[in-house]
Amino acid sequence: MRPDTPRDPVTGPDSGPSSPYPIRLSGPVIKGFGRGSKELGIPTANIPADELAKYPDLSVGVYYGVVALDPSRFASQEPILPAVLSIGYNPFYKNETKSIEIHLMPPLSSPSPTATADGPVTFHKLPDFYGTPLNLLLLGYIRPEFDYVSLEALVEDIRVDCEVARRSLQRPAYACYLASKEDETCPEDVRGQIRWLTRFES
Ligand code: ADP
Ligand code: RBF
Ligand code: MG
Repeated sequence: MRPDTPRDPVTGPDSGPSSPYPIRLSGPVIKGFGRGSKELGIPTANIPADELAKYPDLSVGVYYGVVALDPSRFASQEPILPAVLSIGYNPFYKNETKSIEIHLMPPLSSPSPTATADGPVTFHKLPDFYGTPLNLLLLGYIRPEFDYVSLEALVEDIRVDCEVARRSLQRPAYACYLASKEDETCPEDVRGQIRWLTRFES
């Protein structure tokens, strides 16, 4: 169960992602368990979990990062979007297979739909993009996966995850990971990661 302790407002170093991050994952968006939008109101783009075999030491849990969708298949407002994701077994649902479930958030320059717990929370929703190739750079770890006393408690924790992810990515050392254009002021290693992130076979 989730411990009754306050949540950290940001996670990961202020100086930017540190080893083993960034971690690259990619795959086509596949059908998931069919309950993200329906039961929780939180759409999650699922990608195959087989690439996790390359990272045997990667813990299950909740992470933040940045995502690009193949622009020839899906035109999004920004080529790179902030994301929060779960890697694991969804203990609240007791899944038997590991999944990677990615919630894409609006650009950091847009207002956050999940900023407050007052009133009904609505999560970011795009038109469907099943089948679209997706690249993901994992930039930081947020927390372990938990079981919850209720669906509402799970949804509220995911709302807070969105805000932790946004605040973590809003730090200056993370800005170059969201820079859509080749930015000469960004470090060469980060620019290399962005070239990988936004490259899709034509
Ligand atoms: P499934 O169980 O098939 O993964 P979900 O209810 O989790 O279904 O919805 C996920 C689908 O919703 C994604 O595959 C994508 O096509 C779409 N989608 C719409 N908005 C978003 C978003 N903000 N983040 C992730 N997926 C989204
Ligand atoms: N499921 C859990 O059972 N426990 C969790 O702690 C948990 N955390 C999540 C955090 C985020 C950011 C996201 C996007 C999903 C999380 N989930 C968790 C998965 C959630 O149960 C799943 O997306 C839905 O059941 C749809 O498959
Ligand atoms: Mg899903």
